[in-house]
Amino acid sequence: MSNVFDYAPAPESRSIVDIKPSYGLFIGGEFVDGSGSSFKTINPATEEVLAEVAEADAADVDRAVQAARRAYDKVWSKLSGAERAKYLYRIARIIQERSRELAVLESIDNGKPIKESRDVDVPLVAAYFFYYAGWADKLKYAGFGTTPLGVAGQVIPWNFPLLMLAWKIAPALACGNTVVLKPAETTPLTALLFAEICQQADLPPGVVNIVTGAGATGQALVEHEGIDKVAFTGSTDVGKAIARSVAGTDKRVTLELGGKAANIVFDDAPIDQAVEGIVNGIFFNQGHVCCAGSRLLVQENIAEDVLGRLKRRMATLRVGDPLDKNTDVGAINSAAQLARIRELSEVGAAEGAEAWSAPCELPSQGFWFAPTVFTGVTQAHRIAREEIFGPVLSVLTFRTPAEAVEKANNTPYGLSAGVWTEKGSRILKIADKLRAGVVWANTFNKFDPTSPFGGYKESGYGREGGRHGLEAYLR
Ligand code: TAP
Repeated sequence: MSNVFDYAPAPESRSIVDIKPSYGLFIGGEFVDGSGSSFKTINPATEEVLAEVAEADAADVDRAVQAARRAYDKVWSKLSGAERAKYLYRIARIIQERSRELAVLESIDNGKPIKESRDVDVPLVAAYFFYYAGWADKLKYAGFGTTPLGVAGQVIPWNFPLLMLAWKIAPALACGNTVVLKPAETTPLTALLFAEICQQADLPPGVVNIVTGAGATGQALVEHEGIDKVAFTGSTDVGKAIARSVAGTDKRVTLELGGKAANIVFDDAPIDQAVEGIVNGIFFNQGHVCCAGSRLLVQENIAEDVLGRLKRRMATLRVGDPLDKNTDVGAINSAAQLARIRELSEVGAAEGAEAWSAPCELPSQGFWFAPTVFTGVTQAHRIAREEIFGPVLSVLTFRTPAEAVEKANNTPYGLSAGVWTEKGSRILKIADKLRAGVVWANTFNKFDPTSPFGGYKESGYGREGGRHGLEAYLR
């Protein structure tokens, strides 16, 4: 991805964004007061309160759904694909124009390093809007029908706040639906800045509505009788509860849930390249990645060599201020998430695995966890089975390709996997046997709007991205 900044954003880049003391809900094209309650969003790197944000209750959600329905009936469903595309292109261009502001705000509210929000998240957000703008007038070639579903209720997590918004809103609008989206409680700010962008693009009022709040707001949205479609990204537990709550209704549902991906390194792999892939696989975005390569499966005869090089590489990772362009690993998104990472790491040690953490000085304020690798992990260990969603890697070994596949598939999840080998034929054979929605070969964590993404088993169902991503929003 090209670098959208012409200079390094320093901590004072904070002045690039105008964070208001308080935010309302975005309903019917304008910011409105909620029914009363609010919550604070904080900077996880400093614990400083950033803003007071309205908490939508069921009545607010109802207002938003009604606004989306009116916009659908009166305006959006009547526009041609080419007319819808114009708005989506306009939004994509404004995202590019305001990319610096979006990247800085994303890093402040989420804790992710600026070089990731700047070079990965925000450019991809624009790319998804451009990509789906291109589909809006070509839906008859997609092969899924051309009738939109109506109003989509969309609920997203905190790890890629803007990117998950783009994955949800861009295809929905391209297909002619209107949306009510709930961002995660800990990262509402970029969704609210996106609402401003919708105003700037003159998007007809009510086509996009943003309701902020906690789990209860999400629940009120997915259970609302006025929506035709639920699109959810988040944990498997909440995904299951949503599937139960919509059972027996005619709402369509897509669920993008958790993962415990295997990153498989064979002895013929280019080792230094594989070590970079392992580091990117688990430490990108502090490991707050559903498809993170959180289980390293390394062939036994090279395990020692790989681990030695991995630890040397981990020792060079810079952990700290998300707004410093040299930072590799930023802040953990919340106190609750930090507690979960600590708890599972303690369980790993108690169960007999051996922890090694990169030597680094962690800031005294904020939520931090040093990049950590566990060796001596067995398949029975909780750190090999449960999603940690943090910068913690569990290492297991294998001797044969068949054993690698068996261990890789030995998880209730099935979102992604990585294979490192020089042999093209082995890549194809192994990829065919892995029960994972995405398999990367000699790379990891690569995303592209043309490429469908989604899970098997408890990682959910439905695909986002690419032509397949349109199916979720068409009848
Ligand atoms: P969740 O706790 O499931 O939260 C996801 C979203 O759902 C948040 O907006 C949350 O609100 C809301 N929510 C909570 N309870 C709800 C309910 N009963 N009904 C409706 N909405 C509800 O997950 P998380 O901790 O934010 O995110 C981490 C999880 O997401 C991980 O398991 C990760 O693997 C998964 N994830 C998956 C993917 C893909 S593409 N498969 C991508 C990113 C993340 P609050 O913010 O208030 O909790």
